[in-house]
Amino acid sequence: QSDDFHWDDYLKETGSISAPLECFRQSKIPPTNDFKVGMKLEAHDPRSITSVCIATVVGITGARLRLRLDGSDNRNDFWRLVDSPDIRPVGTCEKKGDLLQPPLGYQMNVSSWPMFLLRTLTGSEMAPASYFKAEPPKPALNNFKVGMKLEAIDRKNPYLICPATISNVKGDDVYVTFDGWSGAFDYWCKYDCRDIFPVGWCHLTGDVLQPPGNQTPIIKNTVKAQTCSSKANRRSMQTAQKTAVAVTAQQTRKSGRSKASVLTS
Ligand code: MLZ
Repeated sequence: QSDDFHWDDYLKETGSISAPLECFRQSKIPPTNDFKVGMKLEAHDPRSITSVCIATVVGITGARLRLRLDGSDNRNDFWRLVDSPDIRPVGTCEKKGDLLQPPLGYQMNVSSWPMFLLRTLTGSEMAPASYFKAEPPKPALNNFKVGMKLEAIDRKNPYLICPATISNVKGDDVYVTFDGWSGAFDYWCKYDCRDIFPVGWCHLTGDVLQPPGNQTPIIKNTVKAQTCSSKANRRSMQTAQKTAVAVTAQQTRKSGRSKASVLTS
């Protein structure tokens, strides 16, 4: 699927740089994922953050787990990194003197919950504590700069990780835009958000990185390194910049990325 997408070529093609590792709240070497499908763990209910529930690993993707809350339906699966603070071994809740909660949308009568819990845990395989990794520390500052490339979770399709660009920075917030898509998937997040990864992350975790979309053209950053001293110079650069943006994406996507080219004046 992503066989035809290579960051090296793409960065050159777009004249852009990747965001340095230090920008991210991710471990420099992605954590190993030892979990197996069917294992049970405790997880915060994404739809009711104060509840801790029992979840089953229903899928493995790179350093992430696809989780389903026991007692919930299969339409509310969610994905968590193995070093997410939202997950922990079964028994953690009890040790803290807390009670495991039924998930939001628990389909049966609440009075059946204790028995359901007993049944769901009996004979099931619990994920060992060693599989859960510590969350990496958060970088002290927001070091992201506009134009930096990264890999980001598409929040509307959270199983997907896609090439993206930081297109705005405001205080601790960054605006993540998805390359080749016309804005519908873009979002603001904190610089230490766990949904964004450095370039090369998917390659290291074995995840499939989606290729960029084909709805917007590739923008070649031809004038980035130059300085605008005079007004005239600035005007001619603006013209150059406009010409540099050619709507070649539609065709080039179809004919293969390596041939993707951008017209310059
Ligand atoms: N085919 C789906 C997924 C798009 C994924 C975009 N990711 C940035 C759609 O078009 O909605």
